[in-house]
Amino acid sequence: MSIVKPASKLTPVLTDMWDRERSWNLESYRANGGYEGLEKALKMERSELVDMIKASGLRGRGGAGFPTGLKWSFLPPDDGKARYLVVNADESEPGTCKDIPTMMANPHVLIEGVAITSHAIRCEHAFIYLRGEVVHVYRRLMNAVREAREAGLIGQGVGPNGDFNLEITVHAGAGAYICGEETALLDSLEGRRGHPRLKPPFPAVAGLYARPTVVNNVESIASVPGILRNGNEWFGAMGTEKSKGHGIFSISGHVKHPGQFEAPFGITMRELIEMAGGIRDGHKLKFWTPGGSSTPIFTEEELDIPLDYESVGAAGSMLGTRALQVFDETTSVVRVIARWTEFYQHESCGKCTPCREGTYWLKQVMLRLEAGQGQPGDIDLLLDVAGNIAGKSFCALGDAAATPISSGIKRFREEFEAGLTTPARELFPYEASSVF
Ligand code: L3W
Ligand code: SF4
Repeated sequence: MSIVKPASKLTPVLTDMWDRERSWNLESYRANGGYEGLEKALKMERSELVDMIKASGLRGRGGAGFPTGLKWSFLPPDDGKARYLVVNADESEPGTCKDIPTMMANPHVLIEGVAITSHAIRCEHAFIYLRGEVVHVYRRLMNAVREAREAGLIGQGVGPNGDFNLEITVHAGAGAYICGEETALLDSLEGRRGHPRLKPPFPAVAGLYARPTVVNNVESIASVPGILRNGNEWFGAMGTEKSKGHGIFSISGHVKHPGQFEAPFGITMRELIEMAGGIRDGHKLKFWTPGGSSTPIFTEEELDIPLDYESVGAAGSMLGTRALQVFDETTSVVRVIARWTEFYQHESCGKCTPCREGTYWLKQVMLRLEAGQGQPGDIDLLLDVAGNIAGKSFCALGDAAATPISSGIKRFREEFEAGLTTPARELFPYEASSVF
C-alpha cells in the first residue's frame, strides 16, 4: 500500500492514520479520536443526524455522487420493522483502489460510520458486502467488528442509554463486477445470482429482503465520523460549492509515484500528477481516465478541469470513483480499450441483449484491430454497436462498456485506423509500456 506524502493541497482525513503503527487496531483508532463521532451521534435525535449529513453536502463516493443525507431521508416512515444499511465494498472498477486500502489501514473508521448511519436510520443489522477475492480485508474487517463488539460499541443494548442495538455482518461476495451495482448486490446478498433489479422501487423503499435499505459506498460511510467530530463547517471548507469535502484520488499508471492522494474536490489532474512525482522520466502524458474505465478518456486538454462532479460533468464525463489512470506516449489506445472491453464482456451479467451481445461483438472487433487484422468498416461497426448499447442497456455496465470505445475513436481515430493493417505491438511494443 502506498502512503500519502504530505503536500500543501492534500487533506488527509481518511488517510491520516495509514502510516501509523498498527493503524487498524481499535486502540490506535481511539488514540486518534476514533468513536468520538459515534458518542456524539448517539446523543442526537435521528432526524437531527440525517439533517446534519444532508446539510454537510456529503455526496456518494461510489461513482454517481448522489447526496448521502438525502438518500437516508428517502426511507419511508419507521414502521418498527427491519430496515437495513448495506455498505457497498465490492470495489472492482478498473483503476479504483481507495476502499480496499481504507478498510485495510483503518477498518474502524468504516465500523464507526456504519454505527452512526445505523443510528440515523434505525437499522439494527448492517451488512458490509465485500468483494470475495480480498480475503485479507475480510479478516481485517471481521477483527474490527469483533473488537468493536467486545468494547461495547456495537451489540445489543449498548450506547449511553443502553438502547442502541446493532449487529454487523461482513459478507464476502464471489467476485463479480456486476455485484457492485447496488441492486445486483442486494440479490447476491439474498443468496441469488447477482442481477440488477428494475428501479424504481429504489432500495430506499424496497431493498434487502424487500425492506427499506440504504446502500452506500465505503468511502461515503467512512466520511461520516469526521463530519460528526469536526462539524459541517470544517467539511464544507474543503472542496467546491456543490462538491464538498475530501476524497481519495487513486492514481495509477505512468506516474513516478502511483498511489492514493486524499485531496479536496476541485483539485486538478495537473496538480495531482505533480504530487505523484510527474509522468515517468523521459515520457509525456498521452491520455488519462477521470473515473476508471467506465468514463471517457481525457487528454492534456482536460488537465486543468477541477475534479468535481459539476466541472467533470460539463466536460462530458462522470467523476466516477476518481480512478485516475495515466498513460504515456508508449501506450496503444487500441490495446488498452481492448483490455477494458474484454473485461466488460466477461463481467456482463447477460440479463439484457444490448450488453450481452454487444460487448461480445465489441470484443471481437477490438481484438482484430489490436492484431492489425481489422476489416474495412470496423470503426463504423464499433460506433454502431456502442451506440446500440449506450442508453439502451438495463444497467450502467452497458454504458460503461460503450463509453471508452466511442471516446477512444473520437480522440485517437488514427490508431483505430492503423489497426486495419498494423498490429498494436508493432506500433507500441509491450516492453516500452509497463502498464498493459
Ligand atoms: C431513492 C430516488 N434513491 C437515485 C439512489 C440510487 C443509488 C444512487 C445513485 O451507479 C455509477 C455507475 C458506475 N430515490 C433515487 C435514489 N437514487 N435516485 O442514488 O444512483 P445512480 O443510479 O445514479 O448510480 P449507481 O447505480 O449507484 C454508480 C459509476 O458510478 N462508476 C463506479 C464504478 C465502480 C465502483 C466500485 O468499484 N466501487 O463504484 C464509475 O464511473 O458506472 O454509473 O444508490 O439508488 N429517486
Ligand atoms: Fe447485465 Fe449488462 Fe444488462 Fe447490466 S447492462 S443488466 S450487466 S447484461
